[in-house]
Amino acid sequence: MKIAVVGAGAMGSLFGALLTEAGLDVWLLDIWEPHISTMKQKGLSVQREAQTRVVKVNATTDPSQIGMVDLVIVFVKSYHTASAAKTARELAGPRGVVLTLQNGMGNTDIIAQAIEPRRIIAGTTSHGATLIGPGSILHAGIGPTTIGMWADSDQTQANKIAAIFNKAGIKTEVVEDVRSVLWTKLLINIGINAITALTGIKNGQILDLNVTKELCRRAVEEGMAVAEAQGIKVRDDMVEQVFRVAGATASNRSSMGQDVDRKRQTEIQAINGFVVREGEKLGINTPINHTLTALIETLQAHY
Ligand code: KPL
Repeated sequence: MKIAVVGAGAMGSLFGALLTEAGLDVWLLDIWEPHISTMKQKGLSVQREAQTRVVKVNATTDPSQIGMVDLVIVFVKSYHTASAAKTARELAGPRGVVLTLQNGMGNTDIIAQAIEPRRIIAGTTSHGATLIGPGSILHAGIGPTTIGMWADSDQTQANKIAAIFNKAGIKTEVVEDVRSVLWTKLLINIGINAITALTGIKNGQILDLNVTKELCRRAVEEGMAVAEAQGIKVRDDMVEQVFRVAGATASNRSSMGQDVDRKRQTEIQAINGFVVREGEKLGINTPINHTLTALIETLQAHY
């Protein structure tokens, strides 16, 4: 199977490395020239628990070098999804499938404007990765990956991808109701990302003070109200689940925290901002998420 990973940030590079090590024909595509040229010259350096290995990956800034692939994995930041979807359409040709494992909501609908929805697989992953610098990542945490067809009840294609991922050591499960999986991940990001990004703390430090936990709880509960109004089934212990993830990823700096640290645009509009917009459509007030969104927007506009 030939695979292209569009967006070779920390997570895209990690998946590219794991799939390459499993013997698949994988290409990493990104616009960040220093990262691509370092990987081309020296390979990708992957740090995991005090050990570093170098993976010889195919990397390019030019999609025409890749040719047609069977699977495109979209890993760009959510605000680049529209242009990544056009690239994915070219790479996938008439038969390839497109998998998005991006953070935030709305990515799949954007991809569906470029590719037939029945060729789209959506999902989430709990692997944690940090980009250390050009050609170098830290594999900070291992967790499950969950995928499902976006608009097809026949899960054959998703099962095929899951089998390949599992062989590559990426523990993957296929589910029928991928929308509630995306919402669960969204609610986790709603509770953790903006708070850690604004305060400079690591994920686990959300649990240190009652006042921070309470802020996290209220942000998540607003999101749950919107999900429920949309008919999405979310687990009753969602807030406790967010606390568990904060504990399990205690030493991680959230992806939004990493974006703010590097003075990069964040995915706030696809996370807390998404809940604010959806809440407005449904007449549900989301003051905590509104405030978190406004603060992040202000911060990133004044880097
Ligand atoms: O998905 C994440 C992120 O940082 O975007 C969590 C689960 C919060 C891990 O850091």
